[in-house]
Amino acid sequence: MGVLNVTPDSFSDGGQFVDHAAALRGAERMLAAGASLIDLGGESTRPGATPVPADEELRRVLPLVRELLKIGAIVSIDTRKPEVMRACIDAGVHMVNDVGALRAPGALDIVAGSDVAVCLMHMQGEPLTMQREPRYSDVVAEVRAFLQQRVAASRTAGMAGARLLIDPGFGFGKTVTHNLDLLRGLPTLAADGVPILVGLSRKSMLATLTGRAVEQRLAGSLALAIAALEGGARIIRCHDVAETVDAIRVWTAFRGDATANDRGG
Ligand code: 8Y4
Repeated sequence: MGVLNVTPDSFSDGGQFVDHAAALRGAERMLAAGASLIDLGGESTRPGATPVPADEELRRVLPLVRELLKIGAIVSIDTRKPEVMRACIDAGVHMVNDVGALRAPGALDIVAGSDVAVCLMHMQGEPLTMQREPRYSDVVAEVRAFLQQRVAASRTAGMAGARLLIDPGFGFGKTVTHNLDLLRGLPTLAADGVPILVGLSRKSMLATLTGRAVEQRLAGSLALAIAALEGGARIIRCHDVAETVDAIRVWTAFRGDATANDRGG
């Protein structure tokens, strides 16, 4: 899953300019590099980011949703807003990636009333304050219980199990220790049978672990991606698609395939 953010370019004048043509080129590049789907987001969920009204978020993402669908891309819309989900589902997106796990009023019903897939992510607190003092007595057990509850709510709302993905939400109200505990605990989450999506690419735990600035975190991101695959993750949300696809290919060969091995293949 390649990350495509369409938030205003701080270097351009006018303040609120979003370069849709450049974003489309970025998506085409990720698809050519082997991305299976594009995660399109119009609002930053980073700590301290200013909230974006739904109409502005839609102005950013909807033109791109249409362009991406035109070129045959599988499109995931990264949003917490029911209005944005509704408009993007109507436009034909394949998936909703909600870091709020469909807890916003109306979100669950909108997604349940469609046929799109959804990623239910765990977050402790709210984006603005979640990194202040994250606390758990057992982070794996608590994240697992939350995700089980959101899966149950989605099933009760009428969604088929095959439409659901879960995500422990690395960095969303978690210390580095919590993130590492969750990474080690992925097999426990995977045992519940719902496919796991992870987002670890360039995240700030890599600042702690490697001391690197955000644009220097590729090697660390690949190491975390492989660790996640070993733990049972099925979709890797990443910025550096070509490099991540190479890493996945190498890991896939290493892992082998029981059927192929049985056949001597
Ligand atoms: C540098 C680059 C530093 C990016 C931090 C970041 C996830 C997600 C995000 C995730 C799912 C991010 C929308 C945070 N993370 N969705 N979204 N899972 N499902 N930070 O882990 O990439 S945004």
